[in-house]
Amino acid sequence: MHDYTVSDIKVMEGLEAVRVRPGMYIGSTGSRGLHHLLWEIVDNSVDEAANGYADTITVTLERDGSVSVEDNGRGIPVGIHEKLGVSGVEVVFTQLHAGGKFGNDSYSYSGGLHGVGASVVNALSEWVKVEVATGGKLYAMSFKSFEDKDGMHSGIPEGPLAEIGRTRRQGTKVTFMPDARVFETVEMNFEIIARRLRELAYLNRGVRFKLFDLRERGNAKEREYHFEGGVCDFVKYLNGDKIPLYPEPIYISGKKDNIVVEIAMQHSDGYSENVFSYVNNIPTTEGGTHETGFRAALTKVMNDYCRRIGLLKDKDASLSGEDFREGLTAVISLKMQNIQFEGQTKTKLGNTEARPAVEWVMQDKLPPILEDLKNAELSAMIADKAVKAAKAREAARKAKSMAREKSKLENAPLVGKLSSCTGRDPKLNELFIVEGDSAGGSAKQGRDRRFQAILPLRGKVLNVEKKRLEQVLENEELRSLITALGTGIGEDFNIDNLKYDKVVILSDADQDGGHIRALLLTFFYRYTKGLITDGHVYIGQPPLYKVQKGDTAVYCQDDKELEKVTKGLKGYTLQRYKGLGEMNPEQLWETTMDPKNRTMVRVSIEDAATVEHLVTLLMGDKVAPRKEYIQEFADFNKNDSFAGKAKLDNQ
Ligand code: TSJ
Repeated sequence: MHDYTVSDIKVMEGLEAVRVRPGMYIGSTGSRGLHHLLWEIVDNSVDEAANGYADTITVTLERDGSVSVEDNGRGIPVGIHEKLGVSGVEVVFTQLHAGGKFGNDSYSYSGGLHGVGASVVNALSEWVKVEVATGGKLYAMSFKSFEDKDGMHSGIPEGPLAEIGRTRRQGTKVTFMPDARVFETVEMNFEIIARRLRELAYLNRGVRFKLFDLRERGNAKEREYHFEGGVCDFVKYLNGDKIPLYPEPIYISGKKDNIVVEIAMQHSDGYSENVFSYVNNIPTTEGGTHETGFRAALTKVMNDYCRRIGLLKDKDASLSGEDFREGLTAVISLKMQNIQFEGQTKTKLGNTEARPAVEWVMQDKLPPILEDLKNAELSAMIADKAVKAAKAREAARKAKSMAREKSKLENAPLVGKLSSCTGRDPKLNELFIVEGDSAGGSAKQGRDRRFQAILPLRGKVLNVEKKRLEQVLENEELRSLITALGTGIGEDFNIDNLKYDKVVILSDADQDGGHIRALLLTFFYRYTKGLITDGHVYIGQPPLYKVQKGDTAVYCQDDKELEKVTKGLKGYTLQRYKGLGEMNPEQLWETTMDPKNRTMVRVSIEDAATVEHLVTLLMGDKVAPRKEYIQEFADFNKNDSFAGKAKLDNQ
């Protein structure tokens, strides 16, 4: 029998490296890194399901703050590893990079951003418990991290894998307690987890994902995601309340050179293009070779089709790709080996072989669908929409050049509402976009006019998702904004002309405020993306509460802070701000605008897929389930879901 002493601790030294530099393995020790632990574990179960051995994956946020993941797959191998002389379970949790990659014919398709696995989770957890049910037997093993006179010891087995009973079930259950000595926060976010599990459910047709939150006594939460339609259901969901041009998404799947390609697409009466791509279940926010292949093939196949049906004559020029993508929602999902990521945020697929694979599958599968007599209407709709789009584009081009001549956008009356600042150095200047005239007035009086400009917004911002460029340019609120920014929009966007270093959205902490924020971010996202990617967009954080006792006042951002501040405090008065309008100019300056005291959240597109999802999802104003997303925008300060890692900038 194995006794776990000095020699083992030697073996474990690899895991200590993870403790020393957690960021290298999971990106950060903030909320993002914390959730990363969970994804590393879930990935293993998803792999098992993708290989056809499991169909249910359950994530539970346990009462004690630990998290468990359970699947009904084959179970992590319990046999003794030939070379290492310990159980497969022990290898998986103690060998860096061992991952779940056992057996030689089963390879891992999924894999988190860093592809590290269970051993990293073990290293960064206070303890881990593993249960494996296989061959009628139940096995268990646990690991612990502790500190003694020799220093830190991470992920040390408390004993070898032990047979603890009999069972008729099969599968793996892993429970881990994230180590509070490592993470800035050890509180997982239910909505972040739910959203990712839903995404995984769409991307892995037929697999059932369950989520339980048992942390609050008497307030258990539960979600279940399971889509027999897979990516087609995903596209339908994304198209939500838009009006589809044809009822069922077009579904294309195939395999070329060991690359599995799955695509669902559907046009709606909208104008924007929403292509969501994934590789091995990882969102490729910056696109890459697979998206290029998709776009190229769609353009070619559709132009060929238009010629075949005589919509385009020999003499006619081909339609452009963007015409076929107007109002298109598509999900592209690839499964392949040796993925390479590029780009600013390493979310762009770089593998050159992905492009021809997607092109081949599209060119093989799309034409027969278009030609199918059952689909005559669908094909005609797409072709017809593209022709209209081409005409509209031409008209817009003319209108735009006319507008440019008259320099419509540069004209003064449009900036009438803007209270500009006196300073002329864009690098120091800030633009506050303020919801409502009264708050706008307070901001105007309270600001430091040397470097802070105020743009009050009246009422709702135009929902740009549903509009063509001409309509955006006709909207007065947006025109003043565009003029104030100085960058131009769309193809004309040029960050060098930005007149402000910080563009701050200041809206109420309620649902309406959340909605306005979302609409503004949608606008920025669609027309001035560089503003977000370069980190110029911020969300101002006005306080929710003012606690006053005698002459001293303390402002609190949220309930948590309020609790801290008022704990043990007696004889104070509490004011809850319902909106910015309730604050006087001095208070607004002091709490929200003064760089010395204020808190602002920078909007970064580290996770732009989430942004796109939310932005797209938000487009329905009246659909009930979408309320929750609007609320999430309202809660911008409390979770980092929207901005990915929404950094808290205290400046
Ligand atoms: F790795 C882990 F601990 F993070 C983990 C692995 C956590 C959870 C919740 C599940 C799993 C897991 C692993 N579920 N299913 C598996 N399957 C295997 O590891 C497995 C089983 C059998 C064979 C085989 O070739 O017979 C191969 C593999 C990879």
